[in-house]
Amino acid sequence: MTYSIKSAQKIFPGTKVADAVPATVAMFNRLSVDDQLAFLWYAYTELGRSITPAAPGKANLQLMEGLLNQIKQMSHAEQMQLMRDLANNADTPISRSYGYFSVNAKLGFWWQLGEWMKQGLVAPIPTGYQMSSEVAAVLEAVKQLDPGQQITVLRNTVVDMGFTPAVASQEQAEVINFTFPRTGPVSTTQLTIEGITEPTVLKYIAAMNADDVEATIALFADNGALQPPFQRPIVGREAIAAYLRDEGQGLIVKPKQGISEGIEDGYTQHKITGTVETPWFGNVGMNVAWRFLLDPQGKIFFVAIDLLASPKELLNLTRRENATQLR
Ligand code: ECH
Repeated sequence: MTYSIKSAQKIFPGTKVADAVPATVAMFNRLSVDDQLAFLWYAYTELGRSITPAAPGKANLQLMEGLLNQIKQMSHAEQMQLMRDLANNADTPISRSYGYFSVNAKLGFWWQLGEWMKQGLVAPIPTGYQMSSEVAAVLEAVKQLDPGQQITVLRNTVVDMGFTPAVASQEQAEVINFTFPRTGPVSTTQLTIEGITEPTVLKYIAAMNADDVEATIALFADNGALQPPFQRPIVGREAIAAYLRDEGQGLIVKPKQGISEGIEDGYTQHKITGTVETPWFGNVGMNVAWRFLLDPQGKIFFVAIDLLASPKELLNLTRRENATQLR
């Protein structure tokens, strides 16, 4: 049997992912624009009480300084309109610029506006704003999630803002990339994952913790694919490299345990569970699984990164669906 990406996506079908995340984002998307902004304000400030995001760093913000200063100088009414345009995906010059930002640049942009909102330099939530019952319901849904899932909801709503033309024009594209300098090297010399000896998997983890994109993509097959949480697979080394340069940096990945199995024709599959920390929220460990399918040459044909439904899932290393119930 030869594998397709479609069939590879089905390995370890018993893995339970955090479906509550896309469900909550769908609830958010049904809110009116003003309610969306209010929700984000309350969710973000509420979250900030227990988990504070790291400042993105001056160098990163300098890349968008012109745009930020332009916004700072606007009247509160204009600032409010700008925020509505972003949330509405309206076609305006600023909304277009935002559309070309990297994911981390989008988060950094809002981080700065959030700081300025706290200081009163950017239009705050209007005094006397009455929270609608819809906003209250989405906030309640978010409270039920674990911190890793909460920050994923925030991230995903921010990423979808702004205007992205159907056909991207390269001249207009002014992609702003962020870099997250590591505070220190992640020690991987002692890396062991209970149940895993496969060198490709161990090298993948070490390369991720070193922000070594070249070393990571060298582990993939020519048409290999990487599927981030709640996204479609990214296919091919070049596309994966571009993705990792944007979103894979500064992560601390802490795999704990795994299972390896030969399948057929020399293919092997490996499931590893553990936690991942983003540089934005250093103290939040997101519970994840990596599901690898390696080809007979030991190259990565497919790897999915799943955000897990609950910490209990960290121990779910069975190959079949409902295997525990069958026992
Ligand atoms: C304010 C009100 C008005 C509207 C808005 C506001 C501001 C909101 C702000 C939100 C900031 C949110 C942030 C969220 C960050 C989330 C980061 C996450 C990262 C997850 C990464 C993972 C990585 C997994 C991977 C692994 C691999 O092996 C391969 C690569 C990869 C309040 C002003 C909007 C400021 C900062 C969830 C899981 C492990 C797939 C990347």
